[in-house]
Amino acid sequence: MRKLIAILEVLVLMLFMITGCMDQDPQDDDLIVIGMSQTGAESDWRAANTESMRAVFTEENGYRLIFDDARQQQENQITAIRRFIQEQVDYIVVMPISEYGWEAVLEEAYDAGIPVIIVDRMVDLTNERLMTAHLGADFYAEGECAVSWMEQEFSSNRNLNIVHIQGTLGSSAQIGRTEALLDAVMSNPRWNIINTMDGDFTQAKTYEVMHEYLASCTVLPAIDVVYCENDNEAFGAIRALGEFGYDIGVGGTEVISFDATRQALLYCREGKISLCVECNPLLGPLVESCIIALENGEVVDQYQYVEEGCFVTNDITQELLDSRSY
Ligand code: GYE
Repeated sequence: MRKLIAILEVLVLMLFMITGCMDQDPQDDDLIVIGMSQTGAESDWRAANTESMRAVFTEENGYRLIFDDARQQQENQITAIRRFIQEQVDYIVVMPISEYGWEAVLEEAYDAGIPVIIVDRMVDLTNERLMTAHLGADFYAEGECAVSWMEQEFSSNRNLNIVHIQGTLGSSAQIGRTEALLDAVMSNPRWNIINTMDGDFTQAKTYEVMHEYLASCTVLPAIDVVYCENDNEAFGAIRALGEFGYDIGVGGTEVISFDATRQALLYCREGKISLCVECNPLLGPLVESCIIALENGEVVDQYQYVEEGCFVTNDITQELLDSRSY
């Protein structure tokens, strides 16, 4: 009888082993598993950024990508990161919506031994070891590019009325671009920000707030510059300004925008946007090279910034437009 029980136990064990193996795709063993938490889908830049990640992290390239769209909610990002930790992914990649509120969840990832790569916007951490690397843009430098153009474009002895449309409040892209403008206003006494609005990086919200603002004015203000913190905000603002009869472009209301997506470059060629400050969304290959280096046991630079430029109407060649994939 004992013998029979022993044989049965062995059989049950073998069955478990076989079904356990069947559950797992044999190929999965070789794949690097990436848990990725994307901010949302608020802008053309974001769509291009997601596309760039999806193009790189494919099974053919050796990855299994678990992609989560947080729909512009930080709580969704935190929930996704906790799920990635439970699933014991190899790497966590986060495009954080805001700079703040990450310490606790990133500590959990750190304790689980999972490297965290922050992409695009930054996170504000007291313990920087919680983040393996940050790959993205220097948003203050982008803002500096815009304000130095303004300093050249407008003579210092004329008053400048500026409408400032901010991006998602608390995001690094908003913080850096806003700070550069505010610093420049401090050193240019004739620059006045006549209104600041939250456009949340979207076309629809910016159209709405701009329209509401202009509709509330008994006399329409003279606006020299609209400083939009991304392209989609510029598209929304231009539409609202047009409906109120503003003359857009040199000699009228000049629009500044960040990202330099193809659509914005087309607007720039037409003179509807005076300055496009570039922000590169195609970060997939950079994230991959960071992961490859980590896989090879190399130490990676904790801060990696991408090169970016600024464009005015005369810079918009057909070649530039054709080379823009987003
Ligand atoms: O400029 C904007 C997007 O964080 C750099 O977020 C990114 C910004 C980008 O929605 O279009």
